[in-house]
Amino acid sequence: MKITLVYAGVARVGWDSFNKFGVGDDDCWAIPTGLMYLKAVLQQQGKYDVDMIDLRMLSGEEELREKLRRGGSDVVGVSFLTPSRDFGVLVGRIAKEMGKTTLVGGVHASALPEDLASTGYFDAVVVGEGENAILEIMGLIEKGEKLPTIYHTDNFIEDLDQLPFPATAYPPIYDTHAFDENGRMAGIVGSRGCPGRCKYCWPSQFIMYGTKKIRLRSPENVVAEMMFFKHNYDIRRIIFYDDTFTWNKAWLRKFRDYVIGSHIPIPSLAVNARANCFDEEIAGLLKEIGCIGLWFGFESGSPRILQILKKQCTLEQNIKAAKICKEYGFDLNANMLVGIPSETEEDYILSYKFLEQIEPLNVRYNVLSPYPGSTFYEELAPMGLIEYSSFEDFDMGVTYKKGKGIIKNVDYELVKKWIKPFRSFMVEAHLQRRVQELEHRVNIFNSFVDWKWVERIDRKPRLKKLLQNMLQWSKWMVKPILR
Ligand code: B12
Ligand code: SF4
Repeated sequence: MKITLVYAGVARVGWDSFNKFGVGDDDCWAIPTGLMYLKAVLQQQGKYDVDMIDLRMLSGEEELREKLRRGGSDVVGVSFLTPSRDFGVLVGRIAKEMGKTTLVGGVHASALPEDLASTGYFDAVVVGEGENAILEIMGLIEKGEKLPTIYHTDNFIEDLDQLPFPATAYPPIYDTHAFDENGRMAGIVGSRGCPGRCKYCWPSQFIMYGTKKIRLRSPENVVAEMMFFKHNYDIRRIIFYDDTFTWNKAWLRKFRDYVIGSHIPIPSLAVNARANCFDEEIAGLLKEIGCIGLWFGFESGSPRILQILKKQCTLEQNIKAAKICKEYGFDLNANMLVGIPSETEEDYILSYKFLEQIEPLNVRYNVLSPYPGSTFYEELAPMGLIEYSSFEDFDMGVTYKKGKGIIKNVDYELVKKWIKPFRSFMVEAHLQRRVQELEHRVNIFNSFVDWKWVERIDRKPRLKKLLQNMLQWSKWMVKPILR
């Protein structure tokens, strides 16, 4: 039986956007790992012919029709997140018109299954983890049984180490293009579940994984996946997609012991952390395993807002975590959230002061979007306080650009007023990064050159030429701040 898996994540970035939108915009290059897990488990069965379509690589609807027609698959499985919902439905409609059996899954499908079921374009909307579910559904299709329109699964993978690596199922286009412009990075999911309860996200993790227990892979298995990436895709940096990589100290110790003990040269790492799951010991462990940067969801400098968001991190914890992070020489990256109901000028001032104090290397602002699957959505939607003309309006890239989100009782004029000073902070952070890069290059340069010696050779013509060459070289050093 032939199955086509379709990634429909083209909201905001558009068709034909794969790796084209600009460095740093991960929507354009990130691989849909969940879908790749499904492809890998299906292929592992040895009886399915599985291919993959990524809408970011197609010119539009016509090419999609053509691909689906030529592909000749029996089943089409679609995956997308909330902003791309309408594109996902388009895929379902076209596939249905061609007489295919259509499945849909992912976080949006799990949070709002009725919305997708009511379109009539999907034979089954899968709620929750997909690996066992898709195999069960394929079994039903093979037996010719009718599929339940909404398929709830409680059959979760107990031992994540048993899953094949998603990259074993990458279609060829992913290895030739996916990582280049971004310095060859790849994402790994080391665990499923999260200890946090943030109001703008929780309970999506619970809906997905049906359990509050967090499942972890073994350090050996994670390292093996890293080395698979390194050897097969020349990956130099791994981003951990885990929401809070630092929550389990015992696991981190084991991971460190394994990496150091086995002398395996893993790529460098970037991870997500929370201030209440971060201390000197964790920083030390991360340093030892080659972590370079950390992303913290600080979100706000206002204790009142932190409480509203249910961050479970105090302002003091955030400041302390930032300090430790810098002391250990990590790149400190801060995620901040604006446009929260009841947020006032006072709160923005506190956020600004907080950033001035911690001086992050990178700041990312998001205008709050109450995604389906989050407590904010569950609270605001029934009160009619979420207003959008298409699902694309949920995209945080869109809300940030407009300085306007989709919550009715938020003062977006105030948000717009503050976006400017916040942006200037981003520019400052950007310059700071460039200066750091420059300092680094100057240090390398200085370590090669004895300046007194240079002064002496400057008096002789042939040696002067050498000096000119060195100046040429210094241009290379200055290049990063001119970019
Ligand atoms: C990496 C990542 C991305 C990547 C890749 C996205 C992808 N589709 O994989 C990129 C950068 C593109 C991305 C973008 C966005 N992301 Co994101 N992302 C993540 C992150 C950190 C990891 C995803 C992952 O690999 N999970 C692990 C795998 C195993 O799980 P999975 O992807 O959910 O897949 C499983 C199931 O969902 C299911 N499944 C998935 N597809 C299908 C299809 C079928 C047919 C079936 C049967 C099953 C099935 O089976 C899979 C295996 O179990 C998650 C957080 C998280 N922990 O999940 C957020 C997360 C998914 N992202 C989120 C958000 C908000 C976004 C954005 C909307 C942000 C924005 N710009 O506003 C954008 C949307 C972009 C777009 N244009 O549509 C939210 C989702 C909210 C929502 N309601 O959709 C999450 C949950 C973060 C959060 N905690 O709020 N993201
Ligand atoms: S935002 Fe991150 S830390 Fe908070 S609940 Fe969601 S996944 Fe967990």
